Amino acid sequence: MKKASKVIISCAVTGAVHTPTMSDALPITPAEISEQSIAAAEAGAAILHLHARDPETGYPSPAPDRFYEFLPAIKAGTDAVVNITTGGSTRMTVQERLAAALRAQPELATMNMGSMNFVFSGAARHYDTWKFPWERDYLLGSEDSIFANTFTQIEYSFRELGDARGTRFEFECYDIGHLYTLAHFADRGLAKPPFLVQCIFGILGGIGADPANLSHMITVADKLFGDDYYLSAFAAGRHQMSFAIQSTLAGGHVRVGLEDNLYIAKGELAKSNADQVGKVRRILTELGLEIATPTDARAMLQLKG
Ligand code: KMH
Ligand code: ZN
Repeated sequence: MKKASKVIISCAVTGAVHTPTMSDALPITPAEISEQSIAAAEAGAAILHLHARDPETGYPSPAPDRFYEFLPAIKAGTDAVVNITTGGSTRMTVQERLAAALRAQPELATMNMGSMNFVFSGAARHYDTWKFPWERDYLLGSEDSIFANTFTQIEYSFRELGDARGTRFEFECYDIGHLYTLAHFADRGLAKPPFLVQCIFGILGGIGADPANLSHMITVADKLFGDDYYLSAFAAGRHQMSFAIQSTLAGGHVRVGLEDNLYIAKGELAKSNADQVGKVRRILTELGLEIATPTDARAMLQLKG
């Protein structure tokens, strides 16, 4: 692992997993997404990971026009690195998922390293009433859908976004096998170091949120990539903060944000994305770690700027 003297905080602002009934703080409209993104950057996030939603209903949207309803305001309000999703949601086609990144040609985009079950229906049973009719079926539907990321699709993203547009990638690895897939694309010269390897724990269908699994992911990544990668890690849900801290103690970086977890403490909803960024920043600072600026992150990850 490439050890950095400063920790990059990524903030995943809204995502496509949580639904509006679950938290009033989840940003839905362009104004909410841009305001929360800028506030998260001011709180210490060097990277903003962005999805879009229909502003009337909160339904996850892949439409480039929706992204462009908030991207200019974010660009005007902060120099944080914009990282556009290519994962979208399990309901979107690959063409839909790539459309916004192909238009925006961001410095950074996600690249999901394997096909998998990606279940998030558990939350559905906690609610009797929903703000919007789509939410319950959307959550339950995840039990019967596949998050498709075939080798052909991955190669297409490398060529169209990486080679043709200079976008670099945050590699989303939900299990050990995804590290080997990244190594395969590195061997073929499509993935170029230094790699930002984002290890994700606690998605039902991926590797569980057990601390021993993070150690094992690091052991395998060290074997496959040596000093050619930066580690970042997060767990979806209640283990979010503990995995963030474990990642930094191992020499890695962190991701927080309402895409991954709606809470700030046990039983207490976060008021905003900045709430979580501020918390992780305070903990890391107390531990004597320095926080990376967007300029630091661009230098480390060799972004086009
Ligand atoms: N929702 C996260 C578990 C992406 O946007 O490409 C994964 C994610 C994928 O952020
Ligand atoms: Zn995402």
